[in-house]
Amino acid sequence: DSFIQWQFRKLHKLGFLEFGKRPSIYSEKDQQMCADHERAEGEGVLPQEYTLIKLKLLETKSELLTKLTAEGKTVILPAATLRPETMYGQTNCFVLPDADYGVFEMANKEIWVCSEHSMRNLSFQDKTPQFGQSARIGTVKGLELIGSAIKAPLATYDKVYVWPMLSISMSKGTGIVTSVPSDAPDDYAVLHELKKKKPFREKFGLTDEQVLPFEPVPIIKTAKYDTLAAVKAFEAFKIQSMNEHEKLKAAKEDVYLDGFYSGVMTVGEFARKKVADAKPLIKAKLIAANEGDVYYEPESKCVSRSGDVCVVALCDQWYITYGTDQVREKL
Ligand code: A2H
Repeated sequence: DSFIQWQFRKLHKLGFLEFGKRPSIYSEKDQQMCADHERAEGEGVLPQEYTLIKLKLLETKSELLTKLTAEGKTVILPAATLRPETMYGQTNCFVLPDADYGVFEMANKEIWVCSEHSMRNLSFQDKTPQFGQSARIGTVKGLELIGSAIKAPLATYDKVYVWPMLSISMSKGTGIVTSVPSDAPDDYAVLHELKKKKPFREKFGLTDEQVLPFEPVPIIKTAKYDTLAAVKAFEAFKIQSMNEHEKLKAAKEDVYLDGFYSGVMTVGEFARKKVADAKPLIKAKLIAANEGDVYYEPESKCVSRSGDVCVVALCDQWYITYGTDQVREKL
């Protein structure tokens, strides 16, 4: 204990420590951060950061959401993404037809439509009116959301629609997935299938106008694929349908690594910049315009010894502002 105290005093004196809110694995039941040794499951699990893309609802079949919009409320479908720099290429967003989505009022008075799982995490991240509590107004089925018109930030299409995706997990992200078929093989697979099969569109009540005009948009260029990497990988990996999960996984990995590490933006304010450099800039731009936000959840399941499924909470704490190497250098 004395050694740790000495070390912290020394670091503090040198200006390496700061106090503030940091995302941390947290147990609601224990009302405190849940460190590695206090976990029954999930040793080494860290907070995973996502960018939330605020898809604004324009028109919908849902009576509840139509009423809220008519009252002047801003209704948002927040989509969790790891690739904010690809938002220029959005052509639609996806929901899981069978799932229940909660309708919640947020601290900033917006109405958000998303999974219970994500709202539990968001409530510990200062997004709801009260810490640890969500303000639920109602529930909508994914099926009811399909066919809604939305405004997707940065997209070249002015208005896009909500489509079904059957592989969405409701225990990851918000359950709302924004779609960039040029660079995400999973997204392209559904677009391909919906365009090809009229009965698939009809099953979910989608009209031709809500699907057929939308084409993948070239946004990123690499040496390997040129542009529209996901479309080309779909062919290169000989994928026939959206149900070929193994092949899609391989294609996704290849496209992701190639695009992220050797891609160059071909559109928007950051055209000609490398993807890896453009990513933080585009993320910051979305957040500054209130078209994006930050969301955290445990990167995989994490359970405290008290048996509570952990969340990520913003917790006040002292933290080291420099990397170990920088500290060593300054010492
Ligand atoms: B990504 P990870 Cl262009 N269920 O966004 C299924 N997939 C989900 C999801 C859910 N509940 N929530 C988010 N996702 C998708 C863009 C994108 C994404 C591109 C390329 C690759 C890519 C446009 N779709 O992801 O399991 C979202 O799709 C591949 C890494 O947390 C999100 O980022 O690693 C990604 O999966 C998060 O996946």
